[in-house]
Amino acid sequence: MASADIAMLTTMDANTHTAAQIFEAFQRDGAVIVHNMLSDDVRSQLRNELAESMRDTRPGTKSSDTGVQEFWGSNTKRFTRLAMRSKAFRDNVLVHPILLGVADAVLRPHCASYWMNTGQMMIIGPGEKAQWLHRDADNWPLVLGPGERQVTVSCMFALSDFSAEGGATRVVPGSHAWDNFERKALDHEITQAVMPAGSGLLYSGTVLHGGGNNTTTDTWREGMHLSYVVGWLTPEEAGCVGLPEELARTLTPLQQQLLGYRCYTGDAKAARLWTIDYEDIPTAMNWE
Ligand SMILES: O=C(O)CCC(=O)C(=O)O
Repeated sequence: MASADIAMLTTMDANTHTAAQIFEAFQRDGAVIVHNMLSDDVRSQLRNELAESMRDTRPGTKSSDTGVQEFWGSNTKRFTRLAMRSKAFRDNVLVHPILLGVADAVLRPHCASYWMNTGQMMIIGPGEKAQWLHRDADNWPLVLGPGERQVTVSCMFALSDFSAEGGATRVVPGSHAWDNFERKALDHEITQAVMPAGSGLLYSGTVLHGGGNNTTTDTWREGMHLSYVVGWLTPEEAGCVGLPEELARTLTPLQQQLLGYRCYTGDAKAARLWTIDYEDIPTAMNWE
């Protein structure tokens, strides 16, 4: 935490701060705001390509599970398959160099490659209450705990301005380094990622965070979440099911890897995961 008493996030700028400075703040606080991660052109292309899904997606989940209902939010729109829906997502977000740089540093010590955990629009509507604070690595409890290896990193891109009243993400800086992950955050330890459109909140899979309370009557907070997870764990989203093969084969090897169209080749002799006919996917599907 930047101050002993008041929770604060460091704010940097993609145009003026170095990758090393951004990573230093990320490591120290477990999260950092970076302005200008997306240019106006890219952000407007994303919003155009996703406009129909943003408009037509109904808030809330179809699940009857009350836990899912509460976590999702009753007036929050969520949808995935962003790589299918948006070229700007494929080319500018999925492979964003700042996020890839952080993921390389944090995840690569624990895996031969990582893939997309999920790319998800999280659009918080008027009246939505605050989501419970959680760690993204809660998905994989066997590898979550103080001092455990890091298995996931995330970025929340702001496609619209993130204001406190509009439900900007709540974050507990420093909570990634607590020695007790059962501990609840105190009010003064929680801050919000207030940031202009085009910014990104980079955060560790072990930092406490959650969607904010939207107290407005007319503002939808447009968040685009992208996370990666080590290649030997099951991601939240079935990335390759959401992307047609005809499109996948036109992408770069890195995009294919991130979207689940390449196998995971581990360090152990002959260890390969996520194969078809025990071959890598492009080989089995005769792409090359
Ligand atoms: O919407 C947000 O700001 C965060 C949401 C979140 O962390 C989640 O749904 O996992």
